Amino acid sequence: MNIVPAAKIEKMRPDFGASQPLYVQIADRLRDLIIKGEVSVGDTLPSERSLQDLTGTSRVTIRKAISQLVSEGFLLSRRGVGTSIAAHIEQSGERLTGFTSDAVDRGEKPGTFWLHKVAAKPTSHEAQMLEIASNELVLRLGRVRLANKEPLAIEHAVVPADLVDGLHAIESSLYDALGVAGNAPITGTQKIGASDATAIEAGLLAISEGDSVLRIERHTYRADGRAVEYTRSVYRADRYLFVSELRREPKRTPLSD
Ligand code: 16G
Repeated sequence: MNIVPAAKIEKMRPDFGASQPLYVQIADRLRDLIIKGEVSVGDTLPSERSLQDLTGTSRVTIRKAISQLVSEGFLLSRRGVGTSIAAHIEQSGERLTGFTSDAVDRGEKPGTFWLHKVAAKPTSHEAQMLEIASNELVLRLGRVRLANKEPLAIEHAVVPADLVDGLHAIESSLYDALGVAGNAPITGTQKIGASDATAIEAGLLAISEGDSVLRIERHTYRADGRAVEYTRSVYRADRYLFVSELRREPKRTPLSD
């Protein structure tokens, strides 16, 4: 992660003759730089001391400006790490896409840190979720998913082994491997709930234990209805925003039934 350059911070220097409080002016200027994309998401602000020197203001002013933007969601403050520029990734709540293609569409470089990649007999729960017999093999894929080297999610996917051409076929994208074998998922359901990161999850996602995460369970199906995937994921709540489109259903009248 880079540090926001001094030249950008100097642009936040307030007008000392103006009637507006200094912290409001600094917060307004920094918000403007973030909105215009003049400072990059993930970059960290320099130390409080440098912020004071570069803007010619006091520690109290800097702290008030930062806490204003943290409360608005423009900045993320983490003990030991500092304050960085925050941004949420807006993820469609309806489109069935995979992590790799989403990252590429955002212009980011997807990455994977493998936790496990094995072929095994399913547990009875997995067999039930995938609607397969208990003696059929499944592939278990545990991955930390990264974009531009930043860890964003932990995923545990289980797929029936006969739907891909072997474990080696899954290199970066599960959905690509399923597609190549003619088994791309076409429909699915997804449940999203809020939760706190455990110590292990926090370590893998480079966040603090107890930070908010989204727990997502996804089931996907082939066009003929065969279950393709059962995946449980932990997504960083400070980075993701799930957006759903709403449409008002026409009111049903007894006659329209
Ligand atoms: C997404 C899916 C996950 C799927 C993966 C495939 C969510 C919450 N989860 O991360 O279920 O297995 O994409 O991505 O969106 P891949 O093709 O890059 O392996």
